[in-house]
Amino acid sequence: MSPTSRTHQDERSALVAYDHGAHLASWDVDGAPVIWLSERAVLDGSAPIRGGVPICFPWFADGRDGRHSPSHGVARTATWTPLRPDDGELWVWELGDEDVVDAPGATLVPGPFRARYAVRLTTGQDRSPTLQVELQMHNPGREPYRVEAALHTYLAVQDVRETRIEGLAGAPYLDKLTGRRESHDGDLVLTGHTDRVYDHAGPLLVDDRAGARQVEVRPTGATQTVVWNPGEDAAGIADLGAGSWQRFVCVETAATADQDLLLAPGGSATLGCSFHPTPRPTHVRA
Ligand code: TA6
Repeated sequence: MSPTSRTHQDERSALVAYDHGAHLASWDVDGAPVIWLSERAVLDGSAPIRGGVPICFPWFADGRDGRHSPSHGVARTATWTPLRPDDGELWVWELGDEDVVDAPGATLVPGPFRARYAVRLTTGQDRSPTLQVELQMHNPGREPYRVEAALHTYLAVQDVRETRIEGLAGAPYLDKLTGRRESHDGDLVLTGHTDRVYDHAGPLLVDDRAGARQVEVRPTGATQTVVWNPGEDAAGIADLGAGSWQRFVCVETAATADQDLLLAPGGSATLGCSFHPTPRPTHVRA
């Protein structure tokens, strides 16, 4: 049975989401994708969805010890339960540890949890829509434990090679391809396979010059930003079409490794991010 999908359409926005992974799969504004979905995404619930906003929890990638599986935790392939949205919310889901007891990787879940994930769509003063996603993580148990979490957002761009990410200058990062810690001056321009974990959780601007659009990215509750694009190595990824790596950049609101999150007994943590696309001003440099 295919997972339940949800759609929303208004004057400017079109969104699709799945209960499988509480996965916001796509967001189009004025007919153009802002949150990108692979044309080869598997949507029958048998695999994680390539694109959208995968929820990574309670570990990121293969975890702190490099041996956790499945990749990115149990949440993105679990079937979440839809809840009645509160005021201003478009969709809300919840997931508890009892929902994943039989899932692959269940024995690696560090403690009892309740997670709530909300999607909101608002209109800014400039009349452009803003999307907000928010993951609340709660420890109902008696022991503290730590979790890794990320909102692994695939942002659509016309050409990743002509996209600048502003706001990361000077921030230390771990290059996961070399294992080295580095930093750089100026904006980030991706020139090939990129997999970096920045110690930076402030706002960013994704300047899609070829697409004549900018997206303001405003994280909350995060400790890090992950930037990922497979470049030509995408050829080894079955659910990415030929050349489609040029059409997205993952800018991920994250808390991983030594900057993960502590869930105290009865305590909570929240990771969120908003995305606000606007036409690229004509006066900015080419
Ligand atoms: O967030 C970056 C990353 O962890 C990369 O290392 C890359 O593997 C990517 O996520 C995609 O992971 P996935 O499990 O969705 O194929």
